[in-house]
Amino acid sequence: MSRIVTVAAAQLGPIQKADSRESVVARMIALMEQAKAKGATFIVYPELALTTFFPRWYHENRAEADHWFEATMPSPATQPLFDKAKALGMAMSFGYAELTPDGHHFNTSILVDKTGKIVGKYRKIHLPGHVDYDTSRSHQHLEKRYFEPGDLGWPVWEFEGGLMGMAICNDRRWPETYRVMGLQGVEMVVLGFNTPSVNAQRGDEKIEDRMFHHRLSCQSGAYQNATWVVAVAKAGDEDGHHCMGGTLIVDPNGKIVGEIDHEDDGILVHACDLDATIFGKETIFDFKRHRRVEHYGLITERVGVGAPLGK
Ligand code: CDT
Repeated sequence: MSRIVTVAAAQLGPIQKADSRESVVARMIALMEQAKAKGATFIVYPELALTTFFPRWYHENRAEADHWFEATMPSPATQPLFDKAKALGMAMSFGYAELTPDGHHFNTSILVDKTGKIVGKYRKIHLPGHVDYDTSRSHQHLEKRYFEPGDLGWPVWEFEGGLMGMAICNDRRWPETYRVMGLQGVEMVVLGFNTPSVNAQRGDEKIEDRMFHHRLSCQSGAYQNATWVVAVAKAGDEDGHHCMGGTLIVDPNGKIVGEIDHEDDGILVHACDLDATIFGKETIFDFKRHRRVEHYGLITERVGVGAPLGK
């Protein structure tokens, strides 16, 4: 048996502050046309796909960042993307900054079906970085200033013949992200990321180290939950700030089946068999037989470690 979802991981190269939403949407449409030509039925774009990674820019007055947010979706600028997806019969997922009607700010991803209907929404839960300007860092990462933690949990959706989940960037580093979806039987997790190639608090960390942690996180999440993971970068130099690439697809055995080796716009297409998740889910990671929840209480009772040894 096989249940094939042919996925296009659609990496975006850099988006400068001065680039318009319309110009980015045109690039996304060009990638969608390439994906269609290669047989894809589902295209996945990065986190905050429509703009530069604006949380690197500090505004004393938070409201000055509101112009990076979308108050509606589809928005006038993204309507052509929805129209193209519908015309091509292409399902899609992309990230954007969401401003709700009652004034809340989230780092959000959506799932859009082949008819152009939004069928799923996820709001980023693990927000990295800091709230206030931090002079000790080589660059700012102000997600905690501009976004609230997501309030929707990690649902999974019946989508494209399987069970689909979403995560966003830093979420991929946390086992809880995948496990909450794994416990709902997730078969594919799609996520976008903007990862600076420099550690703002550790200048000697190499990009290879950061790529290692990225792969390690996606591969372990896939393997330990017997799910596909599709991780899509926004990469390259944005107004002097460099983000690493590393768009990749991981199979439910934890193996990378393809990876983009450049930092420009580009697609990675793979026919993912959702039935390849079954073996892991019925054997070593058959949760209902093997998990020992009586020993896992601390995971939800405690946020961080207790007093360090010797203190
Ligand atoms: N966008 C995002 O979540 N980036 C983070 C960088 C963390 S450094 C403060 C990541 O985990 O890739």
